[in-house]
Amino acid sequence: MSEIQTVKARVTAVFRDKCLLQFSDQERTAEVTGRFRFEAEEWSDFPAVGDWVLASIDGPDVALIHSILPRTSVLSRKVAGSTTEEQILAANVDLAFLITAFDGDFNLRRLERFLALIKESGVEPVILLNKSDLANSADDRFDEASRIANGAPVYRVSTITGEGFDAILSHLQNLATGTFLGSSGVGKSTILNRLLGKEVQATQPIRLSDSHGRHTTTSRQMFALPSGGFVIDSPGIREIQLWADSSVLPQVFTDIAQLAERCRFRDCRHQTEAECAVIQALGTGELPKGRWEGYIKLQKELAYLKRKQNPQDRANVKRRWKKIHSQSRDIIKRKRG
Ligand SMILES: Nc1nc2c(ncn2[C@@H]2O[C@H](COP(=O)(O)OP(=O)(O)OP(=O)(O)O)[C@@H](O)[C@H]2O)c(=O)[nH]1
Ligand SMILES: [Mg+2]
Ligand SMILES: [Zn+2]
Repeated sequence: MSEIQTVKARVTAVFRDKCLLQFSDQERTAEVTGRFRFEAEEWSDFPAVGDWVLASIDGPDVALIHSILPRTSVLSRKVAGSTTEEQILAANVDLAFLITAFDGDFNLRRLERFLALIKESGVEPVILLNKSDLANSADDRFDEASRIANGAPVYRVSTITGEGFDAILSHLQNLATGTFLGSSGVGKSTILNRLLGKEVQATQPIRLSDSHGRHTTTSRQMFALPSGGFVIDSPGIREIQLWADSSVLPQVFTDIAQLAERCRFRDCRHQTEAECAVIQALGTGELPKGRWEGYIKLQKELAYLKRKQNPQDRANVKRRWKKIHSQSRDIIKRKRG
């Protein structure tokens, strides 16, 4: 029997049981082989947007995906609902644009949650505050976001005035792949359209009553920018459940991690323990109460997730985090010479 010829291709969209594949010279609909399906154990074993795969082009129509090449990064969440399973939002992305807006959407707690999701994946976060044309001079949301960003870049963006677009593009050089994350109605697809220079994705005004918006974009899809680089547009996600290990929290709450060094107990949870430096900082106002509450909420949620996860998943999450952590340590070492 002759060997099946496969070529490398990238998954640009995933539908119910089909994918869209970008080959070097063409785009094709594809599905996984029967063997692939048989050997897959979990959702996360199936192709996700951004995956590099080996595929064969058999007939004139559908291509067949034989395997997924090792992922350099995975952005995951827990699937919605009560099942404890990982859902991959995007694979092989270099950065995640966390998008919020100068209107009803802005919420620091939600930003922290998304930052945890991004940090867990080892991907670089970039925060975009869209609709800057709606902000007035007294608006301090930019400063508030910068304060919790831990050094991640924060930009004011407007699809109307074009503010911030040079900054966005500067992060997408050298064929980098970025993904958009954020609530419905913050303007993700409008930003993408402006980057593409044409109306590819449908956009929709938000309801004035609650500014929540309907979900205009309903599936994830990757687009190639004329300037090089790739962007994945996503449906709005407002309530996102984490698929992470609690060891990611000190990376998001660096202020709390720093305070914790002065807690009496090494394993202090900063709730009711005696001589807790975090609780003390709450008392003096050094640490805002909302931030502490956000931290405790995520801490409890991740502890709950850990109890519900099966041991293999738990080990995988932990391993991934360790790997990413040692990678970033290597980078730091290299930077320090
Ligand atoms: N004033 C103002 N409005 C904007 C800006 N960017 C987007 N909008 C408007 O915000 C609304 C929502 O934009 P979309 O791009 O559809 O939002 P989305 O984030 O893609 O929403 P989903 O696809 O539902 O997740 C549209 O009416 C846009 O015209 C901006 O910079 N300023
Ligand atoms: Mg959209
Ligand atoms: Zn403490």
